[in-house]
Amino acid sequence: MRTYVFGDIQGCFDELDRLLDMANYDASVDRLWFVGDLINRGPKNLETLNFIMSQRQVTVVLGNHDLHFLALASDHRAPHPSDTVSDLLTSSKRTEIVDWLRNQPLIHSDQESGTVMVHAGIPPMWNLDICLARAREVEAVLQSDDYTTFLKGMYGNEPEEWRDDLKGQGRLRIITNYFTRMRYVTMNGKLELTHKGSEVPAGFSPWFDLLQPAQAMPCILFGHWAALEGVTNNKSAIALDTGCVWGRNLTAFCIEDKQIFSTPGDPIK
Ligand SMILES: [Mn+2]
Repeated sequence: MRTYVFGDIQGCFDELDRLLDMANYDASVDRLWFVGDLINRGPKNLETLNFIMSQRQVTVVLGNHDLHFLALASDHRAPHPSDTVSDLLTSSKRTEIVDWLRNQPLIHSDQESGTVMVHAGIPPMWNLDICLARAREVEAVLQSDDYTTFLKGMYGNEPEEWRDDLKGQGRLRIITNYFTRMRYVTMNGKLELTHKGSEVPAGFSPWFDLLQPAQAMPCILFGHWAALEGVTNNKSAIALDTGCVWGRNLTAFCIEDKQIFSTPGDPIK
């Protein structure tokens, strides 16, 4: 049994299929993990989800694009010109897909392999137990009958900084932003959500540079930040988004033997 952890697919089903072949994926024994952003911007969202949802041993954490699709499907948000999820929105499986996605977690912790998977990252002021509890707050709302209210209020960069007494939509929004959108942050958990590149905004650091021994975090597998090109210079933070949908590479990491698989993305669609 092997566990293959995939970077952001974003509807690039052909590259996913190719990488599974390269890794000699055996659906009867191997496990597939995905760091989120399964869909959007790329061409084959329905094929991607049909495949992932049909696998026997699959683990997914939600990314910002997955949540954005849920907001589009709830009719609380108008599509962005670069959104490509009309294949999902017009699918006869739309309701099934929505219900499957909103039952996925924001964080996956696996004690046996000593790993944790999250789409964007882990903020420096929370240990694993606190992260799981905070993620659970958002997951519980997503899984509730009132989930569209959360999706409607999900967008925005405020509050910028965590406080324990945050309540309601602001609390859920910043938790969601830490786990699905964060790149640069401060030790106090103040977010800077406008910078995407490798130029560090003054006063902020990449979240993985602020990991503290006191957090006692296992190895973190994450995506979301294609500009890193897989490089964190931190063996406890493995960056798996290598920009497939932008014509760069799709990457998968095998937990058991630490092997990395990579295939070039097809030319930009
Ligand atoms: Mn993302």
